[in-house]
Amino acid sequence: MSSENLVTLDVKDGIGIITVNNPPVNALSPGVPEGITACFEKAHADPAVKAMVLIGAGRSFIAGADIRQFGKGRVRQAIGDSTTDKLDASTKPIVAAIHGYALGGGLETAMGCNYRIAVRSAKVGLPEVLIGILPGGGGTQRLPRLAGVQVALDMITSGRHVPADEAKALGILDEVVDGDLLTAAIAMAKRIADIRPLPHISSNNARVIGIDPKIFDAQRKSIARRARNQKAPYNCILAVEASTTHPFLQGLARERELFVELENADEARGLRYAFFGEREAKNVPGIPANAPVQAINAAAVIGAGTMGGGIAMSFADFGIPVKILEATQEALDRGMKRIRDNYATSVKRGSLAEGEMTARLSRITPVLDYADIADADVVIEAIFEEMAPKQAVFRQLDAVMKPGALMLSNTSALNIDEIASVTKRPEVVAGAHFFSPANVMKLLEVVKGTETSAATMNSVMAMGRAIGKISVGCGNCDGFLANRSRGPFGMEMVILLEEGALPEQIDKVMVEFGYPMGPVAVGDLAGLDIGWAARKRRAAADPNYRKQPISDRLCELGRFGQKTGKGWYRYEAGDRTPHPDPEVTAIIEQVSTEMGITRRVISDEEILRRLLFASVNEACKILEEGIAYRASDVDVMWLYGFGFPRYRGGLMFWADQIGVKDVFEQIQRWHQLYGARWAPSALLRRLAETGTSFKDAKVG
Ligand code: T1G
Repeated sequence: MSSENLVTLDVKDGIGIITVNNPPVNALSPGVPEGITACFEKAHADPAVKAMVLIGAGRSFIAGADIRQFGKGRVRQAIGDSTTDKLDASTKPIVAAIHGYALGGGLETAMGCNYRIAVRSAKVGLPEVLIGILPGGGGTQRLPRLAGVQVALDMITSGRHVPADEAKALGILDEVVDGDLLTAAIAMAKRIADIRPLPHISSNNARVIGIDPKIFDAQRKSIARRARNQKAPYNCILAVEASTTHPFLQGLARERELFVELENADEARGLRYAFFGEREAKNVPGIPANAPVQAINAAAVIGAGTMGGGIAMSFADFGIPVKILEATQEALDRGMKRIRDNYATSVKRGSLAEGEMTARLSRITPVLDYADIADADVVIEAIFEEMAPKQAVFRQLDAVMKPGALMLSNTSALNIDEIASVTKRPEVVAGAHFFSPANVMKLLEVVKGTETSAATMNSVMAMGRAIGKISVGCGNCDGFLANRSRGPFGMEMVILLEEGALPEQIDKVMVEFGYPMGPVAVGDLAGLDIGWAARKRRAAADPNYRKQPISDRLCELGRFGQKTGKGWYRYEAGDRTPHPDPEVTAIIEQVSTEMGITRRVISDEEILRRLLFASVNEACKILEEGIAYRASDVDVMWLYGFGFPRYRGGLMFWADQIGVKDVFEQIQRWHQLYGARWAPSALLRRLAETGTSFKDAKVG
């Protein structure tokens, strides 16, 4: 689309209305800044124009620079001569009229205008840090001058979206309206048409004064945990700091320097990849984007345990009434109590208003009779992980649910086809695997059974998004995409312990890599008894199942982790801090001896690569079987399901940075050393031989 279509100018009654029309979010793609400049200059030169309004067509103002252009050697506008700078030098007043979002370059452009008006549902923000960069269009110099240095520091280092009412209170917006935005903006433009001098943020060219420089170190300390191993958040602080040490134009130059350091760094590339990866996950191969979607106006959950309660909360949190069914009143009461306690904890923490808690609780109805859930549009089975009881539930659902109701299982690994086989409507059966705690974790793994229809898959993917989840689709196999790809990581971890590593070394390696918590400590948090039960089931079913003697020994001693005060680590009463336990070290060494293993020192690098390459190899198998649709889906799962550090893009993106060939050759060496479990997947071999990245792998 040529720039004159992307941005148009209409002059009505002395007001020049500049409209940006670049769907879907009016990103500042090539041609858009040029179009705004051209329309502005035309209106500025037109004696009939007394004032201007800048507004977005469609669902939003301007959502920022076009992220797809980053890393492609794009031409940046000259410092002090950008579209925003031109607007900020206008001799005629300009009103930015905001609906939807004004983010990044969108808010920066709006700050180049003299006034900003928004509808109450609008949000503004400078989220650049979330994609590994910083506001590079003057935001780090204008926002401190508009709303103050501390507000600027908080908004720019968090990247959060600020609702209109709050933005007005912070001085970012001049007016918040409930009526028609354009009408209100034109009225404002007429009101201020003759105001002189015009308020120009950059006209206050002097540096921002009176700021205690200690606040910058304080900000650095306050972000340290969240920003570990990252550079962008710290460059954001340096850029805002420049607004207090440099006049405006020099501040812009400093902002540009700090921006350029980031744009092509691994961190920004990883975060951009993650941004688009989680959006690409929406697309399930073979399902047209406009396939029909079942409206979800009422939901039902079978099972009021931890998962069932969390799933019910997920619907209630997004305004959808939900019935929760249990076999006994006692189990139902226990489940409802857990839900009430969860909400009460959020209220106590201040993250949920009392009134909102009441509203959400009112949407959850406990029931005992299947007949009471027959009218639900979707029902999710969330009972314990055994096939027979799940099939019994689905037989009951098949008998009572209204025609067209989606019938889903929250199973994390069991065969969806086997579950569907007991119903007369397998086309509406799918997996909806929530991650614990279900009302907090954003990942929803949507599993397609052989008979699952395209409409069902599309509806369940859309349902996940409607309740604030990131839906990722996959095919049906033992463990599906998430847990199957994570399995070899867990197995390699216990083998490393048998060979010479200790829990505290493994956790240190993975925390330094960027995980919020080490994998061994995560086991103690989740409870070791869960894995123990699963291992016993698998060993009973598969005589070749590779036992985990250390883990079994801990469980036999009743060391289930935090809930028993000790597991892999020791815990002081009321304290979740993991302490290395000499008793565990002795158990580990004892098992090594019993297994005839001579323990050795294992390097941190070997630990990191054996854990992650084991899963990269398994992910390749899942991709070549067509169970995973694309490498970025594996990455989205690992980011949202397993805490993989987001600035590294994801498991497969990280492996791509090392290089497929190097990964393959290392796995080949371990295959020689350790045998069958390290046999390289066919896809990995093919990619290495053809020099193809995981990102570009054509699969399925
Ligand atoms: N650039 C390119 N494409 C974008 C985009 C952007 N900024 N924002 C969204 N899209 C695409 C997205 O990929 C999807 O595409 C479609 O639009 C709908 O998005 C100079 C340097 C605005 C809150 O970081 O946070 O300005 O999947 O599914 O859920 O200082 O999009 O349909 O093909 O997310 O309603 C700063 C990023 C950029 C905002 C809307 N701005 N976007 O959420 O829709 S850097 C951002 C968002 C910058 C300046 C700096 C969200 C949204 P497709 P969606 P949504």
